[in-house]
Amino acid sequence: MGSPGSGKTAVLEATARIMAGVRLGAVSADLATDNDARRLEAAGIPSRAITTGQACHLDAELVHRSLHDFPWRELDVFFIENVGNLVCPAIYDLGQEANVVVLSVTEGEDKPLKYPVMFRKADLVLLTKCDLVPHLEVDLRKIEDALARVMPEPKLIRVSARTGEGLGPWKAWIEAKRAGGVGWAFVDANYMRPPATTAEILHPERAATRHLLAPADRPSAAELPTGMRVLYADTFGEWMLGTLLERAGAPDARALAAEWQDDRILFFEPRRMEGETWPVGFVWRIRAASPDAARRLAAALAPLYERSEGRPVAAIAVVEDRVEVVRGRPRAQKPVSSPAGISAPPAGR
Ligand SMILES: Nc1nc2c(ncn2[C@@H]2O[C@H](COP(=O)(O)OP(=O)(O)O)[C@@H](O)[C@H]2O)c(=O)[nH]1
Ligand SMILES: [Mg+2]
Repeated sequence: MGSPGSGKTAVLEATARIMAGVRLGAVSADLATDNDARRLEAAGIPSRAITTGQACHLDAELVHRSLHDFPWRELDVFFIENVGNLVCPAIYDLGQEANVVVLSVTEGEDKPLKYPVMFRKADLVLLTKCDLVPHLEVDLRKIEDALARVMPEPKLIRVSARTGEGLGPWKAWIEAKRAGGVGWAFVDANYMRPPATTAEILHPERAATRHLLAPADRPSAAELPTGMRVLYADTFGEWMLGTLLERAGAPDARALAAEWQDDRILFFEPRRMEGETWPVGFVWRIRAASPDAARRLAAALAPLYERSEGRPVAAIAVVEDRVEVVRGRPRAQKPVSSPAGISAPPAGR
């Protein structure tokens, strides 16, 4: 990361010269043109260009998409050259292991103080174009002082892509990162098993003891009225439930949402629309931690689904530890007892 023209691409070109034998790769981002990716390719670094158009920074999705046909797994070191900008790139997580900020000697001694977020996030600052110092009135100690005030563990290497000054320590820094790096096994482990629901993030310790919806309790296409087709099925999860409860005005929304165990919602609409006003129907079943929790959840959700213009928006029912919310009544009655309103679980079940 660094300002436009600070020397990001030049540093990478120089890196290719000093790291023969190490398999490097890069993506390089600019608002327009693939010039930098072509410069890096010419320097011997297999690269992809990302043109962001209006966006002043990269995001993880952009990086991901640029790598679909890129042999990144065969690389030893992978660089992401962000859009030239000292502000926005600092706050986006691209999955990178380290942040290197490129600051050139011509940019002004107080840049770290003016853009503290960028420098606070930096693991290393490369002070570039040091070959120009004799021609400038710049005091490098002032830059180092400014850095020391914003960077938690100030680390700066003075370099010049032109003369090769400082490239040895830069190479050593990369090598140290590689040696202590987490490597692909760690990355793979996380990519192969992303959290399936927000509850896994909020309460990872509960993952093993969660009560899932029985397959028979999951909404299915078979229970839809004739003439309806499935739009899609989804799991809302604990966080979404909490957000809905907040919207319903529940005072203890997040605590109540923590009673969530599992849920599945199936959206449907008429196969043939007459007019365009049919609201999308849905069957949403939530399994709560207990019948009591299910009753409290249903009561707290009710304000969201109460009447609008004289008609109920959706019907809520409770069966044992499950809450069911339905809009557009399905044909076959699943295990649910009450057609509308909130019902207590049948006694003895
Ligand atoms: N004198 C000198 N010029 C440099 C150095 N590094 C980059 N430049 C020049 O600075 C300009 C911008 O460099 P570039 O790598 O494209 O910057 P980027 O926009 O941050 O990728 C170019 O004209 C480079 O030739 C350096 O170490 N010394
Ligand atoms: Mg560049």
